[in-house]
Amino acid sequence: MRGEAQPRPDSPLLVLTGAGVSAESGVPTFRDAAGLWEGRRPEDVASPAAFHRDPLDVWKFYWERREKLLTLSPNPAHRAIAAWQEKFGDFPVVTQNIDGLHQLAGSRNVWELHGSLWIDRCVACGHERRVQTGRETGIPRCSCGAIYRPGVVWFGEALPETVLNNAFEAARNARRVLVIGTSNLVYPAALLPRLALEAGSEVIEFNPEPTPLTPHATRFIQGKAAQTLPTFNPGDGLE
Ligand code: BV8
Ligand code: ZN
Repeated sequence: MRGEAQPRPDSPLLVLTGAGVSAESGVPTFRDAAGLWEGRRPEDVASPAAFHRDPLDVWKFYWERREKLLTLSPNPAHRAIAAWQEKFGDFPVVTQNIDGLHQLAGSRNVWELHGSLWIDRCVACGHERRVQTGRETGIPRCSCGAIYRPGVVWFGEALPETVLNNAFEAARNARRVLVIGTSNLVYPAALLPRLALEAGSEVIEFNPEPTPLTPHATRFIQGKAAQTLPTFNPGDGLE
Protein backbone atom coordinates (compact mmCIF):
# COMPACT_ATOMS: atom_id res chain seq x y z
CA MET A 1 0.00 0.00 0.00
CA ARG A 2 2.93 2.24 0.37
CA GLY A 3 2.94 2.87 -3.37
CA GLU A 4 6.31 1.11 -3.39
CA ALA A 5 7.45 1.97 -6.86
CA GLN A 6 10.86 1.83 -8.39
CA PRO A 7 12.08 5.15 -6.98
CA ARG A 8 13.20 7.45 -9.81
CA PRO A 9 14.44 10.30 -7.63
CA ASP A 10 16.61 11.39 -10.59
CA SER A 11 13.76 12.00 -13.04
CA PRO A 12 13.81 15.47 -14.68
CA LEU A 13 10.01 15.52 -14.47
CA LEU A 14 7.80 15.10 -11.39
CA VAL A 15 4.02 15.31 -11.08
CA LEU A 16 2.36 16.07 -7.72
CA THR A 17 -1.42 15.73 -7.49
CA GLY A 18 -4.19 16.40 -5.00
CA ALA A 19 -7.94 15.92 -4.82
CA GLY A 20 -8.56 18.40 -7.66
CA VAL A 21 -7.25 15.95 -10.26
CA SER A 22 -10.11 13.60 -9.32
CA ALA A 23 -12.75 16.36 -9.06
CA GLU A 24 -13.98 15.85 -12.62
CA SER A 25 -14.37 12.15 -11.98
CA GLY A 26 -16.98 13.12 -9.41
CA VAL A 27 -14.82 12.59 -6.30
CA PRO A 28 -15.61 15.41 -3.85
CA THR A 29 -12.50 17.34 -2.84
CA PHE A 30 -11.57 17.99 0.74
CA ARG A 31 -12.10 21.74 0.25
CA ASP A 32 -15.09 21.94 -2.03
CA ALA A 33 -17.32 20.49 0.64
CA ALA A 34 -16.16 23.44 2.73
CA GLY A 35 -13.89 21.19 4.70
CA LEU A 36 -16.53 18.53 5.07
CA TRP A 37 -16.17 15.06 3.67
CA GLU A 38 -19.48 13.43 2.84
CA GLY A 39 -21.04 15.75 5.44
CA ARG A 40 -18.53 14.82 8.15
CA ARG A 41 -15.69 16.90 9.65
CA PRO A 42 -12.42 15.24 8.62
CA GLU A 43 -11.05 15.29 12.14
CA ASP A 44 -14.18 13.45 13.25
CA VAL A 45 -13.53 10.53 10.94
CA ALA A 46 -10.00 10.71 9.49
CA SER A 47 -8.09 10.45 12.76
CA PRO A 48 -6.71 7.71 15.05
CA ALA A 49 -8.81 9.07 17.95
CA ALA A 50 -12.01 8.74 15.91
CA PHE A 51 -11.13 5.15 14.97
CA HIS A 52 -10.28 4.28 18.55
CA ARG A 53 -13.54 5.84 19.74
CA ASP A 54 -15.84 4.24 17.19
CA PRO A 55 -14.17 2.01 14.57
CA LEU A 56 -17.48 1.02 12.96
CA ASP A 57 -18.45 4.67 12.37
CA VAL A 58 -15.09 5.34 10.71
CA TRP A 59 -15.38 2.16 8.64
CA LYS A 60 -18.84 3.24 7.46
CA PHE A 61 -17.30 6.53 6.22
CA TYR A 62 -14.68 4.65 4.19
CA TRP A 63 -17.13 2.05 2.92
CA GLU A 64 -19.30 4.93 1.62
CA ARG A 65 -16.28 6.38 -0.24
CA ARG A 66 -15.42 2.96 -1.69
CA GLU A 67 -19.03 2.42 -2.81
CA LYS A 68 -19.02 5.80 -4.54
CA LEU A 69 -15.61 5.31 -6.16
CA LEU A 70 -16.68 1.93 -7.58
CA THR A 71 -19.11 3.91 -9.78
CA LEU A 72 -16.53 6.51 -10.90
CA SER A 73 -13.78 6.45 -13.52
CA PRO A 74 -10.58 8.34 -14.31
CA ASN A 75 -11.09 11.64 -16.12
CA PRO A 76 -9.05 13.26 -18.95
CA ALA A 77 -6.66 14.72 -16.36
CA HIS A 78 -5.66 11.26 -15.09
CA ARG A 79 -5.44 10.01 -18.66
CA ALA A 80 -3.24 12.93 -19.76
CA ILE A 81 -0.76 12.17 -16.97
CA ALA A 82 -0.69 8.48 -17.96
CA ALA A 83 -0.09 9.52 -21.60
CA TRP A 84 2.77 11.79 -20.50
CA GLN A 85 4.41 8.81 -18.78
CA GLU A 86 4.13 6.84 -22.03
CA LYS A 87 5.87 9.67 -23.86
CA PHE A 88 8.44 10.87 -21.34
CA GLY A 89 9.19 7.72 -19.36
CA ASP A 90 7.81 6.72 -16.01
CA PHE A 91 8.46 9.87 -14.03
CA PRO A 92 7.00 9.63 -10.49
CA VAL A 93 3.37 10.60 -9.95
CA VAL A 94 3.28 11.58 -6.26
CA THR A 95 -0.31 11.84 -5.08
CA GLN A 96 -2.14 12.84 -1.90
CA ASN A 97 -5.17 11.01 -3.25
CA ILE A 98 -6.22 7.61 -1.99
CA ASP A 99 -8.73 6.85 -4.76
CA GLY A 100 -6.47 4.79 -7.06
CA LEU A 101 -7.71 6.63 -10.18
CA HIS A 102 -4.17 7.38 -11.46
CA GLN A 103 -3.43 3.66 -11.55
CA LEU A 104 -6.82 2.93 -13.14
CA ALA A 105 -5.97 5.47 -15.89
CA GLY A 106 -2.78 3.50 -16.63
CA SER A 107 -0.20 5.50 -14.67
CA ARG A 108 2.72 3.49 -13.30
CA ASN A 109 5.19 4.64 -10.65
CA VAL A 110 2.42 6.22 -8.52
CA TRP A 111 3.58 7.07 -5.00
CA GLU A 112 0.64 7.35 -2.57
CA LEU A 113 1.66 9.74 0.21
CA HIS A 114 -1.57 9.28 2.13
CA GLY A 115 -2.07 5.58 1.55
CA SER A 116 -4.88 3.91 -0.36
CA LEU A 117 -8.63 3.59 0.07
CA TRP A 118 -8.27 0.05 -1.37
CA ILE A 119 -5.97 -1.29 1.33
CA ASP A 120 -6.91 -2.63 4.79
CA ARG A 121 -4.15 -2.81 7.40
CA CYS A 122 -4.24 -4.92 10.56
CA VAL A 123 -3.97 -2.75 13.69
CA ALA A 124 -1.91 -5.43 15.44
CA CYS A 125 0.34 -7.32 13.00
CA GLY A 126 0.32 -4.75 10.19
CA HIS A 127 -0.82 -7.31 7.59
CA GLU A 128 -2.15 -5.50 4.52
CA ARG A 129 -4.77 -6.75 2.08
CA ARG A 130 -6.00 -5.16 -1.10
CA VAL A 131 -9.78 -4.95 -1.49
CA GLN A 132 -12.00 -4.08 -4.45
CA THR A 133 -15.34 -4.12 -2.64
CA GLY A 134 -17.55 -1.40 -1.20
CA ARG A 135 -19.63 -1.88 1.94
CA GLU A 136 -18.89 -4.85 4.19
CA THR A 137 -21.14 -6.54 6.74
CA GLY A 138 -18.95 -5.67 9.73
CA ILE A 139 -15.49 -4.58 10.82
CA PRO A 140 -13.03 -6.83 8.93
CA ARG A 141 -10.77 -9.02 11.02
CA CYS A 142 -7.23 -10.20 10.31
CA SER A 143 -6.29 -13.88 10.62
CA CYS A 144 -4.33 -12.87 13.73
CA GLY A 145 -7.65 -11.98 15.37
CA ALA A 146 -7.22 -8.19 15.47
CA ILE A 147 -9.30 -5.79 13.36
CA TYR A 148 -8.26 -4.13 10.13
CA ARG A 149 -8.22 -0.35 9.75
CA PRO A 150 -8.34 1.59 6.46
CA GLY A 151 -4.83 1.67 4.94
CA VAL A 152 -4.78 5.47 4.79
CA VAL A 153 -2.77 8.14 6.62
CA TRP A 154 -4.96 10.06 9.06
CA PHE A 155 -4.40 13.57 10.36
CA GLY A 156 -1.78 13.39 13.08
CA GLU A 157 -0.21 10.25 11.59
CA ALA A 158 3.20 10.06 9.96
CA LEU A 159 3.32 9.54 6.22
CA PRO A 160 5.01 6.35 4.97
CA GLU A 161 8.70 7.15 5.46
CA THR A 162 10.14 5.53 2.33
CA VAL A 163 7.55 7.11 0.04
CA LEU A 164 7.96 10.53 1.68
CA ASN A 165 11.77 10.43 1.53
CA ASN A 166 11.69 9.35 -2.12
CA ALA A 167 9.24 12.19 -2.82
CA PHE A 168 11.53 14.74 -1.14
CA GLU A 169 14.48 13.38 -3.18
CA ALA A 170 12.49 13.49 -6.41
CA ALA A 171 11.36 17.08 -5.70
CA ARG A 172 14.95 18.17 -5.13
CA ASN A 173 16.22 16.47 -8.31
CA ALA A 174 13.47 17.23 -10.79
CA ARG A 175 14.00 20.07 -13.24
CA ARG A 176 10.27 20.56 -13.77
CA VAL A 177 7.55 19.85 -11.18
CA LEU A 178 3.87 19.98 -12.15
CA VAL A 179 1.60 20.62 -9.14
CA ILE A 180 -1.95 19.66 -10.09
CA GLY A 181 -5.20 20.07 -8.17
CA THR A 182 -3.99 20.64 -4.66
CA SER A 183 -4.77 23.44 -2.23
CA ASN A 184 -1.24 23.05 -0.83
CA LEU A 185 -2.70 23.20 2.68
CA VAL A 186 -1.92 19.70 3.90
CA TYR A 187 1.58 19.03 5.23
CA PRO A 188 4.13 17.58 4.75
CA ALA A 189 2.89 17.04 1.12
CA ALA A 190 2.72 20.82 0.68
CA LEU A 191 6.46 21.03 1.35
CA LEU A 192 7.31 19.25 -1.90
CA PRO A 193 6.80 22.16 -4.32
CA ARG A 194 8.70 24.46 -1.94
CA LEU A 195 11.65 22.04 -1.86
CA ALA A 196 11.66 21.98 -5.64
CA LEU A 197 11.68 25.79 -5.86
CA GLU A 198 14.51 26.00 -3.33
CA ALA A 199 16.48 23.52 -5.44
CA GLY A 200 16.00 25.79 -8.47
CA SER A 201 13.40 23.61 -10.21
CA GLU A 202 10.64 25.02 -12.36
CA VAL A 203 7.25 24.61 -10.64
CA ILE A 204 4.12 24.83 -12.82
CA GLU A 205 0.80 24.89 -10.94
CA PHE A 206 -2.51 23.74 -12.46
CA ASN A 207 -5.60 24.86 -10.53
CA PRO A 208 -8.87 26.72 -11.26
CA GLU A 209 -8.00 29.09 -8.42
CA PRO A 210 -4.84 30.43 -6.78
CA THR A 211 -3.36 28.68 -3.73
CA PRO A 212 -0.62 29.65 -1.24
CA LEU A 213 1.88 28.23 -3.75
CA THR A 214 0.72 30.37 -6.68
CA PRO A 215 2.72 33.54 -5.88
CA HIS A 216 5.91 31.43 -5.75
CA ALA A 217 5.23 29.16 -8.74
CA THR A 218 7.19 29.65 -11.97
CA ARG A 219 3.92 29.42 -13.91
CA PHE A 220 0.25 29.23 -12.96
CA ILE A 221 -2.06 27.62 -15.53
CA GLN A 222 -5.56 28.50 -14.39
CA GLY A 223 -8.36 26.11 -15.20
CA LYS A 224 -9.75 22.66 -14.59
CA ALA A 225 -7.17 19.91 -14.99
CA ALA A 226 -9.36 17.88 -17.38
CA GLN A 227 -9.17 20.87 -19.73
CA THR A 228 -5.64 22.17 -19.16
CA LEU A 229 -3.61 18.94 -19.00
CA PRO A 230 -4.53 17.28 -22.34
CA THR A 231 -3.16 20.22 -24.34
CA PHE A 232 -0.06 20.73 -22.19
CA ASN A 233 3.37 19.38 -23.21
CA PRO A 234 5.35 18.72 -20.00
CA GLY A 235 8.52 17.92 -21.91
CA ASP A 236 8.66 21.25 -23.73
CA GLY A 237 12.20 22.62 -23.44
CA LEU A 238 13.26 19.80 -21.12
CA GLU A 239 15.44 18.01 -23.71
C1 BV8 B 1 1.44 14.73 10.13
C2 BV8 B 1 -6.05 10.47 3.77
C3 BV8 B 1 2.91 14.47 11.96
C4 BV8 B 1 -7.23 10.22 4.61
C5 BV8 B 1 -5.40 12.77 4.21
C6 BV8 B 1 -1.18 23.42 11.25
C7 BV8 B 1 -0.33 23.91 10.26
C8 BV8 B 1 0.31 23.04 9.40
C9 BV8 B 1 0.15 21.65 9.51
C10 BV8 B 1 -0.69 21.19 10.49
C11 BV8 B 1 -1.35 22.05 11.35
N1 BV8 B 1 -2.11 21.29 12.20
C12 BV8 B 1 -1.93 20.00 11.88
C13 BV8 B 1 -1.06 19.92 10.87
C14 BV8 B 1 -0.56 18.70 10.23
C15 BV8 B 1 -1.61 18.15 9.29
C16 BV8 B 1 -2.04 19.20 8.30
O1 BV8 B 1 -1.34 19.49 7.36
N2 BV8 B 1 -3.26 19.75 8.52
C17 BV8 B 1 -3.75 20.77 7.62
C18 BV8 B 1 -5.25 20.52 7.36
C19 BV8 B 1 -3.50 22.13 8.25
N3 BV8 B 1 -0.98 17.07 8.59
C20 BV8 B 1 -1.04 15.84 9.12
O2 BV8 B 1 -1.66 15.55 10.11
C21 BV8 B 1 -0.19 14.79 8.38
N4 BV8 B 1 0.57 14.09 9.37
O3 BV8 B 1 1.70 15.91 10.03
O4 BV8 B 1 1.97 13.89 11.07
C22 BV8 B 1 3.69 13.34 12.49
C23 BV8 B 1 5.02 13.18 12.11
C24 BV8 B 1 5.74 12.14 12.64
C25 BV8 B 1 5.14 11.23 13.53
C26 BV8 B 1 3.79 11.38 13.87
C27 BV8 B 1 3.05 12.44 13.36
C28 BV8 B 1 -1.11 13.77 7.71
C29 BV8 B 1 -1.84 14.44 6.57
C30 BV8 B 1 -2.59 13.37 5.79
C31 BV8 B 1 -4.04 13.36 6.18
N5 BV8 B 1 -4.77 12.42 5.30
N6 BV8 B 1 -6.01 11.89 3.43
C32 BV8 B 1 -8.49 10.27 3.79
O5 BV8 B 1 -8.45 10.77 2.65
O6 BV8 B 1 -9.50 9.78 4.30
S1 BV8 B 1 -5.31 14.38 3.72
C33 BV8 B 1 -6.60 14.74 2.69
O7 BV8 B 1 -6.42 16.12 2.46
C34 BV8 B 1 -6.57 14.11 1.31
O8 BV8 B 1 -5.39 13.35 1.11
C35 BV8 B 1 -6.54 15.26 0.35
O9 BV8 B 1 -5.74 15.00 -0.75
C36 BV8 B 1 -5.96 16.30 1.18
C37 BV8 B 1 -6.49 17.68 0.86
O10 BV8 B 1 -5.61 18.24 0.14
P1 BV8 B 1 -5.84 18.41 -1.46
O11 BV8 B 1 -5.54 17.12 -2.12
O12 BV8 B 1 -5.08 19.60 -1.82
O13 BV8 B 1 -7.38 18.65 -1.67
P2 BV8 B 1 -8.18 19.97 -1.36
O14 BV8 B 1 -9.62 19.62 -1.38
O15 BV8 B 1 -7.59 20.64 -0.17
O16 BV8 B 1 -7.86 20.93 -2.60
C38 BV8 B 1 -8.38 20.61 -3.86
C39 BV8 B 1 -7.73 21.57 -4.81
O17 BV8 B 1 -8.13 21.19 -6.12
C40 BV8 B 1 -8.15 23.01 -4.61
O18 BV8 B 1 -7.03 23.85 -4.71
C41 BV8 B 1 -9.11 23.25 -5.77
O19 BV8 B 1 -9.04 24.60 -6.24
C42 BV8 B 1 -8.54 22.34 -6.82
N7 BV8 B 1 -9.50 21.88 -7.83
C43 BV8 B 1 -10.83 21.75 -7.70
N8 BV8 B 1 -11.35 21.32 -8.88
C44 BV8 B 1 -10.29 21.15 -9.73
C45 BV8 B 1 -9.12 21.51 -9.05
N9 BV8 B 1 -7.90 21.46 -9.63
C46 BV8 B 1 -7.85 21.06 -10.92
N10 BV8 B 1 -8.93 20.69 -11.63
C47 BV8 B 1 -10.16 20.72 -11.07
N11 BV8 B 1 -11.24 20.38 -11.80
ZN1 ZN C 1 -3.13 -9.15 12.06
